[in-house]
Amino acid sequence: MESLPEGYRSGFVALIGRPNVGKSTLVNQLVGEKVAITSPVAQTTRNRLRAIVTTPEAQMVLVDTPGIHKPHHLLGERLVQSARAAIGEVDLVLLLLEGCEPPGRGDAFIVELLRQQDLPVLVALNKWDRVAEQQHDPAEEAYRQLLADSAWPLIRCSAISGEGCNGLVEALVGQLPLGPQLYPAEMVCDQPERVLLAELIREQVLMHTREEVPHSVAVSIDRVEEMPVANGRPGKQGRTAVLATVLVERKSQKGILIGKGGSMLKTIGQGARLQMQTLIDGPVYLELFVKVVPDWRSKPARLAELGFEG
Ligand code: GDP
Ligand code: K
Ligand code: MG
Repeated sequence: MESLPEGYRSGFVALIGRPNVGKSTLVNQLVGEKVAITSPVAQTTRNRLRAIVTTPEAQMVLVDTPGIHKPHHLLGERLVQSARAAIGEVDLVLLLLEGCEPPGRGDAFIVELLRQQDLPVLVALNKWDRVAEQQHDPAEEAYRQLLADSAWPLIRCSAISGEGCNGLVEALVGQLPLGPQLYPAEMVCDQPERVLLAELIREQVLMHTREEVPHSVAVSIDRVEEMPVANGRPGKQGRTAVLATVLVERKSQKGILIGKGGSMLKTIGQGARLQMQTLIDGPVYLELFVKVVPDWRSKPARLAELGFEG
């Protein structure tokens, strides 16, 4: 790596906040590319994802965590463990709060958890685009009260519009320790392409299916193959062929995912394929299967296979 300017900073930043506050959306906004899947459904983010933001003065590695919440089953517990573990590995915490809603009990829980750590914390009041002008000061005041005597800086921002995000990056960089560049400047994400591909399929499932399905879905990428232009099977020539399986827990969920005459699976596949083409930057042929694995969320071997750390 080329020599670094004096005073270069680098380090790890954990994004903490309750489900749906906009952590993954903010990661994508700061990185300038889609590396994290987002959706209005809580618990979209299952694995810890590291996204890398490089500026001329600094490099920060954002650790996107599943939202902190009360665990209900084995997968829920792993999500919380993973978020707690992330706090233990970073230089700095970015606490995201939902600026457009009054502080809730979940927020108090997270603030309390962070007070017990000896880490610098920066607070972003996200979704500021949804706060009416005359509500700006009262909304901020409500959150200042929640944070009470902490000296944590507070920044208004919108992960969707990008408003306030430059200031946010500057503030984060200011809190990082001095250190070398850790990753190549052009690298934006530490996950292998396969993981990103699986996440794009899961995103479409979350987007198109009813409440009961999403949390019992996992996706495995079974094969990724470059098909030669000359001798591939019809429809595959010159494309990247992706074979994937969507795992569900119940037969009824399989039915929903496949839909009438396969219509739902077609919609999901079509949406995922378009996103994959953007990621890969070339034509994609996608084949999707649906498989029922009863209770996969409670089976440690299955969880490990799907990449959830034990
Ligand atoms: P996460 O669970 O914290 O990772 O939240 P996501 O990034 O998945 O976002 C949850 C929902 O909030 C999605 O529908 C996003 O589009 C939406 N969202 C995130 N940030 C903003 C924002 O700044 N403004 C608005 N209006 N919506 C946002
Ligand atoms: K979400
Ligand atoms: Mg997320």
